[in-house]
Amino acid sequence: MNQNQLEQMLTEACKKDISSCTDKELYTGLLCLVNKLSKGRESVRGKKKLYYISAEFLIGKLLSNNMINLGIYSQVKSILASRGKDLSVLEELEPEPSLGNGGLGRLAACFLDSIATLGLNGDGIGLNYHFGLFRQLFRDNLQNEEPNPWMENTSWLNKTNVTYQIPYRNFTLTSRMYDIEVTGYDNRTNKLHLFDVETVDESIVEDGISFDKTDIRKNLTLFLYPDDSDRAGQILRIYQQYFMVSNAARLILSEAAAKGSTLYDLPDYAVIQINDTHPTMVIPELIRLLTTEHGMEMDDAIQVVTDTCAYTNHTILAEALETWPMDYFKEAVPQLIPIMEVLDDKVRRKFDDPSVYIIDKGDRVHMAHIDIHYGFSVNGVAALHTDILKKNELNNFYRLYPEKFNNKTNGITFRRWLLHCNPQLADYISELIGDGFKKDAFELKKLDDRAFTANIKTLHRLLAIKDSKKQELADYLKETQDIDIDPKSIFDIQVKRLHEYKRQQMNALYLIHKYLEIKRGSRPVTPITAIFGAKAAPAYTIAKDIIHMILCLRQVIDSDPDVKPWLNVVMVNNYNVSLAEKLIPACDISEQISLASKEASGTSNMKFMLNGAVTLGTDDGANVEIHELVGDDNIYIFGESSETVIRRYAEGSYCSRSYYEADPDLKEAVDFIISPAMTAAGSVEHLERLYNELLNKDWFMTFPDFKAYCQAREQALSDYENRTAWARKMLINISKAGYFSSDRTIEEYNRDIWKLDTGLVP
Ligand code: Z57
Repeated sequence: MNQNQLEQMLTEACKKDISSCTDKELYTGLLCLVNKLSKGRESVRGKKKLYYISAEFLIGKLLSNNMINLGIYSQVKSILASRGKDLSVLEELEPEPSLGNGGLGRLAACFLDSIATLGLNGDGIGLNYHFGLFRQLFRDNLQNEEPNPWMENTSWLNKTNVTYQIPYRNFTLTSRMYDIEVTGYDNRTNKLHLFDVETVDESIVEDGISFDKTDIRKNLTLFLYPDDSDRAGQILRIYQQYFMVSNAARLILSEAAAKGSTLYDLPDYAVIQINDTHPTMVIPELIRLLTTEHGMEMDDAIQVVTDTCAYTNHTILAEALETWPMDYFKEAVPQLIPIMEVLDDKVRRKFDDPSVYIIDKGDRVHMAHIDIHYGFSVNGVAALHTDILKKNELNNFYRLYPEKFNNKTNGITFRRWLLHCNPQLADYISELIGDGFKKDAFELKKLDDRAFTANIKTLHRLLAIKDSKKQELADYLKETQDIDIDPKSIFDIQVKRLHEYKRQQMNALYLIHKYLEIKRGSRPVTPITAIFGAKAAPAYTIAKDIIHMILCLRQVIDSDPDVKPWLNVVMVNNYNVSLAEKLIPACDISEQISLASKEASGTSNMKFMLNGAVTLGTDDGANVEIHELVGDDNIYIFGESSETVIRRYAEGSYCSRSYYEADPDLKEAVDFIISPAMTAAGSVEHLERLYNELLNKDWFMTFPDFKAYCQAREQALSDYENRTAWARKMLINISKAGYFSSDRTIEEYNRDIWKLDTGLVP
């Protein structure tokens, strides 16, 4: 399409001349145009189809990414510029659909992009939450939550005429399917199907975020659960999950039947990827529909469903593995109970090991057990994670079904996390190695060549690009959050959900230590800016206390003229995908400091690396694979190994206080949490609770790693001073990032699990 045609189409979509449009009108016009162009690329190619079912799709803003994938981004940008309009201003008008909590939801979104980009026949299925993850506000150095509506009159949602009757114990809900177009980079358009109920009533949300939890008709799809790796334990969640999977099951069966399936051959027409255990009820629901509505024998139905479903595990944290009391099912979806009893009974007849039963002796249903017995594939999300599943967490299952277990190391879409968020870097890479890497990320390897790694000019161009992204971030934070950061300082960033296992508290302990050192006169060569971004689940007390500690520390340092010029601690407000796109390209040091064995993979580690940040981290999750790829010289790895950690948990002998007594630096930093300076900035109650938690429990073992962490961080800071050597580390990191393209991940899912026709087959 040429520029004139595009301009004509945009004018039509806006229904008036571009120059006379308001920014909002232009945004809406562009949205409609992009939607129309995307629909033109919808494809029904392929007999077999993937259904990626997930309770979360953290898709982020779509306008610019869709334009990049449609290949019209630069044309549109220049059309707008010629009329005195700025695309980045329009981008700010788009609300972010925050239909996910963190990594798991963002992964699902990256996967949809890659599935379409690879030309695979695959759609996402989820729920249309009216309010995304809460908006975070800080008041009195504490986190407050506000509702986060995102749907506007013109949005990416396309209403369809697909509706189903979804039965619950004592009422039936009418569902409706809404579709979001998912356009691949220079390839086909698939769909994200989001189901909703028409009776949802946003007005029942009073004073912020409380609402009548019992009126399911009105509240079913109001909220995304604001938990990440923490189960809510509420029956509304069962209603939501069942709604999602019952709709999914009906859609899948009807699409297969329409293509000629007898349903006995369902696995030739459909493969279902179950993203964590939230969609697990799709297994009994499909079996129920096949037996009660399609006349299939129970054993046949079980076989067909088992051959269709594959499960991805995303965590080994015990508190995140869903188990539901049978009573909840009785109350909400009693129709599933006879099915689940049959499934459990078969397991009991076959194996005499209670640890693999579906229904335990306390009458709780173990959702992951359903997936493993009645699915054909179980995968972890990074090599270390899968190993731990096999050797520890799921060892009893691995011994029963070794052939089902496989690893699929996570990945990220390079369209969003490089081309869109860092066009300056993408352009420079193209200048060096051509733009083949945009289609085949492994081509980034070409950067690991002495022509570049030993070239001072190249290395300093890289530094200049980093500087410009740091300046952009500084300007943005000043304008939007009134936060001052010095673009000439070192940007050290930890952004992710607030969770004790991710150990933001250990980062904060280092910063206290550094603050006290600077106060004693030992100043860093280059000033340091330590940036946090994190939401805490509203009911997660200690997580909120950690946020409080960080915000108080920020205030203490900010009002200390001796230290302020050298150390700046900031916590950005309302961390989300859009902010990530601005923070990540500006980062020098990427904090990936989870307790070894606890972070299944991590995906921001990959985004940072791709944008030329150097990782400071533990040998955990995908950090292990980053470490292997870049080598010891281009990453800072510290801390105890996952084996040591796992052994220490098994022994149950960990005592944080003995580390505190033995290390004066650590003791000083921990004591500072309840010092007069800190309690003057905040609440004694919160600070003392955190202090006691660390001293008496420290469940995620920050104390044993504290010293090694401080040393590694100091090493990184001192290495930063040799700018050329540092730039070389940046370049090596970028050059090895190709492995972490979600295109690679999806190719592996397809090769080993889904086995879909590739896009080339007519
Ligand atoms: C979530 O975001 C993840 C795991 C969960 O069990 C839930 Br619930 C939510 C994350 C892991 O913590 C990350 O390590 C991983 O990278 C991500 O899922 C994607 O696999």
